[in-house]
Amino acid sequence: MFTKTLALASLLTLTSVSAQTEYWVDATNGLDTNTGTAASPLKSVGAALLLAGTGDTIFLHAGTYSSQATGEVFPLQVGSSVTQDDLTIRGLGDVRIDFGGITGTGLRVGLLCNRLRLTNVGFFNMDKTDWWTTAVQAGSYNGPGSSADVELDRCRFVDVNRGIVLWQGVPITGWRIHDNLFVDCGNDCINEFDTSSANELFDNTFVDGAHLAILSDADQTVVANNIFSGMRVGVASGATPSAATARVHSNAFWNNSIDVEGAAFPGGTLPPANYPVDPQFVNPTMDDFHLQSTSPLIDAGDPTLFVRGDLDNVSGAVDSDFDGTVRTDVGCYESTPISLAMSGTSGATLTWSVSSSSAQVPVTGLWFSQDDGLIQIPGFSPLLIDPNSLIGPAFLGTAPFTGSVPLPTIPAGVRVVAQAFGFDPNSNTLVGGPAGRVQF
Ligand SMILES: [Ca+2]
Ligand SMILES: [Ca+2]
Repeated sequence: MFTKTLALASLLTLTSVSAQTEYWVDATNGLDTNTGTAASPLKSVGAALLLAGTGDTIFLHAGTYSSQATGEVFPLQVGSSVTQDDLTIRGLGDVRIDFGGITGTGLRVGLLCNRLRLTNVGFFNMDKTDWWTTAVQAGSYNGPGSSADVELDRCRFVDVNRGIVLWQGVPITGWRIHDNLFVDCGNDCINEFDTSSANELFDNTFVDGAHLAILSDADQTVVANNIFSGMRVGVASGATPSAATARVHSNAFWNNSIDVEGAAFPGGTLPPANYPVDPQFVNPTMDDFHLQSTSPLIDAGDPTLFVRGDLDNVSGAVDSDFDGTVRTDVGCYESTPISLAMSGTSGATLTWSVSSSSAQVPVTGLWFSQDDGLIQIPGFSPLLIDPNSLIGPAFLGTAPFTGSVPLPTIPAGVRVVAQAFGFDPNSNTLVGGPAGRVQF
């Protein structure tokens, strides 16, 4: 333990060194006249988007970003006038972009941000009467298309009109829209209007929408591992797509007025490889759409799709039924017996507590790194830490276990990421858990 303690403390002093620029935004303590470093954060998302370039990362501290609070001007623009390929926009904690009831577009994705990742951002509060009003819009009506290979994950769309619109004219391809939550949308949650678009819409949860969850005119898009509940329509196609039997699978449909409709679903029949079952949400009247432990959707997702973290930043696929096979739960939340609490103060200590709610997983562990990343080990849950900045060996202990290390003074901007996991000695399986993050 002593060696590990030294390793952790000394590596932390190296600080995080990155070839790309990081821009920091803090709705509470930032100023748009600041430089945008961690120690001198900006106030508005819009100011960061004006500065960011290719490969950069924008970190948004928890808080509410709006016209009133931070002076945002909508639509926010990404990749519209300056090349911003490989840009990451990452929310930390409860990040809310409050549109203040506007009509029109909230965030526009242009042609110049291929491989954009937009993760852990909440979009709230739009007008629900104007047909065009949309939180995230890519391309334009019969326009030139939009950037490819965008990843949009762990976002919340609450009380917006449309959630995400991918326009037609030029196909929009390679988007991975996953582990997002859509609640109370006034119109469709996801639109995909070009017949040649080819994307993956998976592991999302759509609830209580007034219109369609997904309207896809595309012939190749995959729709899998999603929950559609309380929607007017779950999945609809336009007039031309071929049968969607192979593309629309492993989704749960429950309590919708219509589950599927359109030419891709002959006779309005739900393709067989789906689940017409009650998801068993924990407390839907209080907007808690986690799954109860008895839900038939646990470990029921298609395991071949890309997985990262769920909406809570738990490993997106966990062997939570301990059968030795790692499968994601259907929907945007993943069940795990493992929980993690971690906190740290520069110049004081870093502490953690890992526990297991299952007697079948009596051993828990924790790996540290200095950044967020992804390690995919076949047969195991994904680890949401950066393999290039892994800090020493894991801490292992009988659940629950706690630990701490003394910390030197840590420069602003440095972060410690931890991945909690459990071990089931019966099936000889590592069971994934939540990722934690301390930002200094
Ligand atoms: Ca399993
Ligand atoms: Ca899932």
